[in-house]
Amino acid sequence: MKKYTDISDITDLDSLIRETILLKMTPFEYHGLGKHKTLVMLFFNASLRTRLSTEKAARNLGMEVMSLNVNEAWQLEFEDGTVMDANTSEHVKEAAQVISQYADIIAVRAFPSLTNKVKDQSEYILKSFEKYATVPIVNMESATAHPLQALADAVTISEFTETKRPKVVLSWAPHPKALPQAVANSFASMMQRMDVDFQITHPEGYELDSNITKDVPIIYNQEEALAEADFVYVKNWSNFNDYGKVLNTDPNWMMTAEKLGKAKFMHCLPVRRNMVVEDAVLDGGQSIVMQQANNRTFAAQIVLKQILENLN
Ligand code: SN0
Repeated sequence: MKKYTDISDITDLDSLIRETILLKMTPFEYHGLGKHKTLVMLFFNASLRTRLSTEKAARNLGMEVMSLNVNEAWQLEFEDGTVMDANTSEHVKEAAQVISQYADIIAVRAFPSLTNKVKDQSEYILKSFEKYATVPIVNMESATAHPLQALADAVTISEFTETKRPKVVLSWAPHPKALPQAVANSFASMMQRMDVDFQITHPEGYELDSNITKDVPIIYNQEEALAEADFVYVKNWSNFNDYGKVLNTDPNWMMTAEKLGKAKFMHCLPVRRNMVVEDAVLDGGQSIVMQQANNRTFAAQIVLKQILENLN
């Protein structure tokens, strides 16, 4: 692996999942690999799991880790040819090249604005780092994708699969804030690469990017979609067509123990209790959100390991 900005950077998914599960058994086996190598993590947005699990992953490989909350540094400029007479102090051209001199791998978190669709879809922050940095880039959730989460999700589903071809449902949930489509996008892309029966359920009008969902069945009746599900992945996203809008907060879309049936419950976290999912589900035996969060470490670790092996 040369970089990891999207799940399309994975060539052989089955073997990557297998290797991740092996790595989980012996997390310190490659502790020598990262010696004198530095991961710089750049955060344009808040993080709990991604920050800690990616740092842990890097440390398991013997790497040095440095983190920067970019908003506490200089406001970066991304446009070409701008007269920088306003609030941006440094162009990403300099910033990315400078950081590359301190880093062997750069990881970036940059959420969408959810106001300017064209700009968000262009992934200008992630792409600028790819363009101007001279070291590999890892995506820690960008405007449209969260590939480390999707890999952890794929590993978790593999670990908990008991039937030959499990039924996996991505179920939209209400949320008070406008949230990105990134987690849902990467999960939907990942499920299309796995041997699962995958369906999506959401209110009419909440369609994700059709270039991502392709011909995945979209079922507007949640109860119908959830029937016989083995895994139910719950996630809110704001409207993609009427971009960034919260057009529906219908509490009937919240996941309940009754609706979940016998399925395992998945969510990337953070999750709003009794808004997205009721307490009984999170506190019950069918929730595998902790195992999912634990797998974030090993998903990041297999990615960093493969990039380190490809350096030079
Ligand atoms: C982010 C999202 O993409 O949905 C990160 C998920 C890994 N979630 C949030 O920003 C939740 C914020 C909130 O206030 O509930």
